[in-house]
Amino acid sequence: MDVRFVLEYQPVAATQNWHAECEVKREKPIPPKLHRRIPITSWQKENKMKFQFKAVALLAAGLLSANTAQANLISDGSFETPVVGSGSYTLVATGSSFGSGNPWTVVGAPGNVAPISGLYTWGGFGFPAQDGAQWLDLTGGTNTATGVEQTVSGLSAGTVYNLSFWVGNMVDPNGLFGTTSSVEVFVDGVSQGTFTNSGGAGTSTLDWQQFNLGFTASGSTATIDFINRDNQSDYSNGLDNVVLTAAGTPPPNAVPEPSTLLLLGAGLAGLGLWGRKRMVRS
Ligand SMILES: [Ca+2]
Ligand SMILES: [Ca+2]
Repeated sequence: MDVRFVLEYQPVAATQNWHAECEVKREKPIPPKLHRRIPITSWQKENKMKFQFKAVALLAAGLLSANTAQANLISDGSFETPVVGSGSYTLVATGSSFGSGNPWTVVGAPGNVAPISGLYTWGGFGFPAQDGAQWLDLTGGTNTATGVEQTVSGLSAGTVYNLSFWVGNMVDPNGLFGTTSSVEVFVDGVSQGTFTNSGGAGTSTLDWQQFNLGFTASGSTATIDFINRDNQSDYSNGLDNVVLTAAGTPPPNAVPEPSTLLLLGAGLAGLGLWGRKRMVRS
């Protein structure tokens, strides 16, 4: 015999318990004696309001997290413009600017830096970008203490910001590319430290390492510098994927989507249940 069960919601009087509308019954035939109510625990009654509030809070948190995850205050932190030829690079001299939106300016010792294709190879060594198709070689063609600067606006004085960036290193003890890559970072002219990547031994591919630092904004703008600190016999010092965000937002490369979506999903699911219960009651 084909006996099917259906879960059914029916309107109930306002004075009735909000759980009580949910009934399970046989679809056909419908012997009244088989109707039964699902027992409701006192815990569920007490936590009804808590659950509704939590659903709204989760939804708000999910939306907030999704928005702030994208707020990189640096313009073209991935050095994707100007677009250089595939496998090639271009040199930009001290005092000149490049990039899209709010451009980078080449600063420091007279010399140059090189926006470079991730497909560039030399002598059997490969130089893939950490992010996108290009990166920036701070040694350029001069290997001087030259670098790039960008002044970011829209900051809030007293707020802590997180600066994330990746340094690329090639280990080539007997060749042109040295063994380490060091970048000194300045915020408003004050050194925040020198960050060194020594990784990549045993490979002929550029090794990328992420660094993070925090600083408190002193006003609505901040001038950020990245300066080459490799010696002049070292022909490679990579910089890519520079991200500046207000502290407390997810790390730029942590792929926050799954947890964010989970949170958002939980909030939506909660709201859906809440809305359905409200609709049934009215
Ligand atoms: Ca890039
Ligand atoms: Ca180097």
